Amino acid sequence: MARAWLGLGANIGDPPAQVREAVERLDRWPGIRVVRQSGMLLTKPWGKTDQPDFSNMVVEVETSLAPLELLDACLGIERGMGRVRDIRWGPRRIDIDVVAYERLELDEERLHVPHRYAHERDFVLEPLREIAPEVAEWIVGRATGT
Ligand code: PH2
Ligand code: MG
Ligand code: MG
Repeated sequence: MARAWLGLGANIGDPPAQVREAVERLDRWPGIRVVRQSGMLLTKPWGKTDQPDFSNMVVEVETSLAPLELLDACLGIERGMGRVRDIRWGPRRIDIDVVAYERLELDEERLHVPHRYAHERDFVLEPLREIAPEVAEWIVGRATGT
């Protein structure tokens, strides 16, 4: 069993309800159990600012899935919830990102862990600090070399 941290976000439709539904779907997915959840945050859009505010949350999962299998589960749930991929960093019904998987450092085409931008995104770091401060500090520390 491995521990991983997933970041969830939505900003069209009913964002908090979609984030909660995604957490339920994750917990029902074979090989994934949600063991901790941050509070729900309302955040200003990062990267592309002319879009609605986001609801964001981070969850800790215990999983028997390998990193890429976990990524496929996240993408499968996004698809199942009607996500359409179009504009980079643009509005979305649901987004589920693998923020960290154990202390693994992976730099593959399909998956970067820790997440490429996690260290500069308060909408990830703040909820992550709430449930796993040591993981948040590890992410910031390795990015800033401290
Ligand atoms: N996700 C993005 C881009 N910008 N901004 C906020 N506040 N929250 C997000 O989840 C988010 C974002 C790309 O996935
Ligand atoms: Mg994302
Ligand atoms: Mg994503």
